[in-house]
Amino acid sequence: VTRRPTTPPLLDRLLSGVALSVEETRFAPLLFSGQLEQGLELAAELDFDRVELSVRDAGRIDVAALERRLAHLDLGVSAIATGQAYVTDGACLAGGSDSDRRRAVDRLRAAIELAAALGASVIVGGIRGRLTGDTAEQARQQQKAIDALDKCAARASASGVTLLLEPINRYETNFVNTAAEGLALLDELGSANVKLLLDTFHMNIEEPSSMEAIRNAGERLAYLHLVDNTRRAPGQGQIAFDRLLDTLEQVGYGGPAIAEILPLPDDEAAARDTAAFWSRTRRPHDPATTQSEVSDAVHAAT
Ligand code: LER
Ligand code: MN
Repeated sequence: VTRRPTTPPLLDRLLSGVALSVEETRFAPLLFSGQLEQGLELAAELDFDRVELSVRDAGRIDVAALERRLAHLDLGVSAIATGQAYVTDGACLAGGSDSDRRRAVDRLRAAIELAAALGASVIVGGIRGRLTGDTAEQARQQQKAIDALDKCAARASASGVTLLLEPINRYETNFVNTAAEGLALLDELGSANVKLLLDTFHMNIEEPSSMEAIRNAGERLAYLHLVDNTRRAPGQGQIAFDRLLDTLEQVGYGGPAIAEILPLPDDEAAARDTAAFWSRTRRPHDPATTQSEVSDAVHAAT
């Protein structure tokens, strides 16, 4: 009889964390927006492996001070998120003026530099913007965005940084909504350091099956946003995270799994809900043992 390990290997490989905003922002699903110090301290207290930092302009960040704080708290940064450049300042790869696109590229370059210093990746999500005009115009905008992304990918590659393309639901963009569209864009870019980020909130809206999206992404999946359908912490809605974890195990995913969630009922409670999700998930013999572990145990016994 082989003894099953008490903790499945996948759960050891997943890096738990929460997404924080360095500045106060209108972009809602971030914790401790503008209260970075409190966010970092609580993330360390709750024993998260990583924090994701959403920045408006990475060029304005005191990198040395941030590095000292992170080292002191023994926290790593999984990624620099860039959507605020669009939400706050209108910098975007598509749908704006040429100068908006140049500003987006500048912001992405600053984010790449910051990410290189912190050993993090850079998220290309909301900063893509939205395609506008008729079909021909949208195709032109898309090509310009791809050319800009190509340059960013080369810059990132030279700095040893991964770019993470994140499909986002239709109510926020029309430029890459699904995992399949994300993978097609990855093919077009053809850079080994551009990978896919899948967000369980967006997948819940756009994918016929989140499980299939994960399987199709396979090795190109490099990052996860773990969010319930309510845009609250995993477990605060109706997404079947146990099935998602099973699928992640099947594709051999071991990487960041970051809660990008609304500060509801408040920042601290949302972070604690996330920590509670991880302790339930990582403790197989807890009364709150996940369904997947129950089914694994049944398989092992038969
Ligand atoms: C936007 O809805 C989102 O999920 C962000 O992670 C994109 O940058
Ligand atoms: Mn996301």
